[in-house]
Amino acid sequence: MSLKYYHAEPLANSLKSMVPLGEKGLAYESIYVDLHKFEQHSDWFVAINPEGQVPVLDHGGTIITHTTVINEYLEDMFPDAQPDSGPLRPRDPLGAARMRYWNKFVDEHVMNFVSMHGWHRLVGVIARNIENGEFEKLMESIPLPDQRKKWMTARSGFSEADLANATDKIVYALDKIERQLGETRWLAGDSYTLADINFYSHCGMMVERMFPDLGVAEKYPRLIDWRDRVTARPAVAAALKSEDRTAPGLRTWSGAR
Ligand SMILES: N[C@@H](CCC(=O)N[C@@H](CS)C(=O)NCC(=O)O)C(=O)O
Repeated sequence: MSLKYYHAEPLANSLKSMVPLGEKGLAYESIYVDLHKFEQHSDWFVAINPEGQVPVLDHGGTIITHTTVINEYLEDMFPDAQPDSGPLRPRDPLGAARMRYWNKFVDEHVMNFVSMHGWHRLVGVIARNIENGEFEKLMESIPLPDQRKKWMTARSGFSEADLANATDKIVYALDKIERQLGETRWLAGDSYTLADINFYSHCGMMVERMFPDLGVAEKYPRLIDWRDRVTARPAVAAALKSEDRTAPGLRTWSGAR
């Protein structure tokens, strides 16, 4: 059964499931969805994912959405395809529970808060460049009410209080992860897991660049070392290199190995 992966640039959610595909050496068809052109809300894409969000995994016609779900699905479906470092979800129940704990933490307490800063700075510019009238029409095509609100808030600007709260959440996460990396080599224990991929994709890879005022390099040396170890993985490097904003549209990219 063939695999297709619908995604945007290798960052955040789109990167988060691209890395396990690469780590497992799975060949898949890569289908770029251009968020700058609102392709995620277009009829052809909403027919695939009614929530109008990327990424999406199509496994022989079966559609799987939400990256944490996609990544566990890949573990269950392709348990024998695994990197040399071992399975991306520990095989023992306690190891798997620890991995899920960190996935839950990142999904609930990190992702949206980093995303808010990203939307404030980048998506806000896109949203403000759209003419009145056209913007309202685009909003009507967004299936998820929360996502519609987020686009509207990005256009008017997130409040200082919300942005400050988001920064507090990020600092809390960085402190917590720095402590954890003092105890274990990877987030969920001795092996690299989906939890590392999750935090890296949403925060770890860009935290220094996004938040220069937080003094990340000085305050979080273990996190920097961990980030460099993740970045050095061939599957991660290949996923990051797959970025191709100059040729949006349909393109094919087979697995990293
Ligand atoms: N919980 C979802 C979140 C997906 C999500 O937020 N996707 C973003 C890109 S990172 C998106 O499609 N944004 C476009 C939009 O909302 O218009 C997941 O884990 O896949």
